[in-house]
Amino acid sequence: HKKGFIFDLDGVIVDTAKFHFVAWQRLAKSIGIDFNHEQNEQLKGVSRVNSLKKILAWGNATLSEEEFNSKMAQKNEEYLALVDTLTTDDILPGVHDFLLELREMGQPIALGSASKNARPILKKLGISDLFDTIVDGTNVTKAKPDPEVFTTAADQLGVAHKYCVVFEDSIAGVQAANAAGMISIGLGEQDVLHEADSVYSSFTEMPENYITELLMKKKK
Ligand code: G16
Ligand code: MG
Repeated sequence: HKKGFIFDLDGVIVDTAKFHFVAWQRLAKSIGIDFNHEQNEQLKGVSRVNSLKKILAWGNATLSEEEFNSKMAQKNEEYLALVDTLTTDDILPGVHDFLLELREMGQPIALGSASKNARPILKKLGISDLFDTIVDGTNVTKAKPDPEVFTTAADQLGVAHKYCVVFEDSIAGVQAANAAGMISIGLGEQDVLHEADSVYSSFTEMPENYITELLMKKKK
């Protein structure tokens, strides 16, 4: 029978996380704040607004509303310049085949991303058509770890939440999937994503016939 397969974008389908890191670090530097890789983990999957709030809190800094908005725009401009270099070759290993296999099996597929830039990124990668529905930062009001992005995606697919599988690279995203009662598959390090039902370093590390296994898997 069918399940709903929901994919995060940044860090799962494409490594735009490195672009976000570069753009946020440049921005932080411009206001005299420095942050490290470990802190960056806390920005993954987190909306643009909340990311800047976190960075300001780390630096004990405040900005006027006007400055805040101009810094966000500046970050996005730098980020989009990096995104513009993306091609099909930037799809993370194993993901394209995984998506094609799901389609062949007639399984419903959704994108569930916090990003407001998700649609143009999928287009650059040439894989927009593989998704039955796309839910991103332009469609939801509550950011991960709130489950809204994933429950909206499931509802649009017409699949019950407990029959959905979410692929996530971020702590906030894994928490969002769990809060939705969905099976959470972490992509990254076990130590970081220990709240996920299973963790793999990449799609290429998943066992043979993993989709069939997932179709039988029940939420813990
Ligand atoms: C992504 C990233 C976050 C980023 C957020 C908003 O989400 O992981 O680091 O801050 O989207 O992105 P934008 O600035 O493009 O709207 P996801 O959920 O795809 O991992
Ligand atoms: Mg992500």
